[in-house]
Amino acid sequence: MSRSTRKLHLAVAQLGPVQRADSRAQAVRRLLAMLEDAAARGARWLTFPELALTTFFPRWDLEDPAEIRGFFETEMPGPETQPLFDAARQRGIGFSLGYAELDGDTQYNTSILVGPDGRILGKYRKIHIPGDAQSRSGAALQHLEKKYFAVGDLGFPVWKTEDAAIGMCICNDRRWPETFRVMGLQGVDVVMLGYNTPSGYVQWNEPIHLRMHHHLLSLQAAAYQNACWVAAAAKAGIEEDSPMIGGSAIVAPTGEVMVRTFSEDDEVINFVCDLSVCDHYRANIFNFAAHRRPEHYGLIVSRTGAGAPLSAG
Ligand code: CDV
Repeated sequence: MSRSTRKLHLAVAQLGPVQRADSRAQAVRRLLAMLEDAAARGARWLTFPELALTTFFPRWDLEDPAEIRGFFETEMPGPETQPLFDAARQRGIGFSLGYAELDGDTQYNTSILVGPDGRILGKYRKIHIPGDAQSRSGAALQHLEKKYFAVGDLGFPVWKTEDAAIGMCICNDRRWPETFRVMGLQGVDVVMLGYNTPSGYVQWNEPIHLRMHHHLLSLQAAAYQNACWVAAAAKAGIEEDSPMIGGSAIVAPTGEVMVRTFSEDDEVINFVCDLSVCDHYRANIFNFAAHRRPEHYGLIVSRTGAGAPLSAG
């Protein structure tokens, strides 16, 4: 490949477990320490995890509305999160941050994009909400995101910042190719993704090594097929007896994992990304305008499930 380069320094802040008793202020202090670390390494944009301010509460079937509301943010920034915005501005580093959002009476699993000037550029609300709306009797594990979160209503926007075209998605969204293709069709250079992936899952029982395999497989395929970088941040480790995978990573448009976390605790990784690799793939194998055939893709938007089997004749 001979080409000019377009460099962007990305970082990912993996967060170790956040327990139920931990306060917002404690979580923000840990995020701030990692933001300072990333800035000291020279990073320009930083990904924080999904629901980074609290423990992953959808593992519980909570009934008390006041207790549930306690996990949600009604303003962003609020008094406890303002220091992150101040630090971003002072250090000239942008970030994405996942949190539970209360908008009127509607609850969303949300991520915001904050520019290196400390101002909010945009918001994404998780679309592929996994799990159940009601707890399963007798199940050792619960995953009740459908109980707590409405389906996001903002689509998959891409923000054309002065550094790059940046999009966001959240956790389970990464398993769905549509997520990335919609952003790929907007010329996304970098997708910032936060996740909380339990090592076991209520809806099926698969060998534990497959959790990491499917995580990386999804990131690598998405980055390659959409000619973009993916910067993915876990909340990892054992939270309230529930183990969650790490594997935070920065993945290139080649599909290669360029850097990956070692631990399941607070850990920063960084990589100087060449965005011209995106241009190269977009001009060649994934030149969408030249090679896509949307006239044959109608089922993707007209059907959710597999539907009736196709006729053999
Ligand atoms: N927080 C998540 O969206 N977790 C899902 C699990 C439940 C499958 C994930 O895709 O990792």
